[in-house]
Amino acid sequence: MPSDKPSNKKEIRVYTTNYCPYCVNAKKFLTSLGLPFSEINLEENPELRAKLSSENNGWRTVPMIFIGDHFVGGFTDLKALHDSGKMNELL
Ligand SMILES: N[C@@H](CCC(=O)N[C@@H](CS)C(=O)NCC(=O)O)C(=O)O
Repeated sequence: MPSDKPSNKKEIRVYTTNYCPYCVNAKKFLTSLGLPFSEINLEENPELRAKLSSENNGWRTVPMIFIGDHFVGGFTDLKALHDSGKMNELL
């Protein structure tokens, strides 16, 4: 059955830390869209956080959200991408 519900063929990854309201917002937002995602907690992995940051123009905050290999940014960037109507192209 065809469905208008968004679905992702590419993996969505949300890199988070503990006590991160924007991370909570990002996860709630994806869940509200019915989009499954993987969460990777960077709390115990500062090396990975530094690597992701240096690979993405020194991005400093969490969450860091990827759709496949595409770096979206944080929660506000994810929301803006969705509101622009261009998110489905990346999924
Ligand atoms: N505009 C960003 C703001 C993200 C943000 O400020 N995140 C906080 C945690 S919720 C942060 O990373 N603060 C610096 C830090 O934890 O090192 C977004 O929407 O993701």
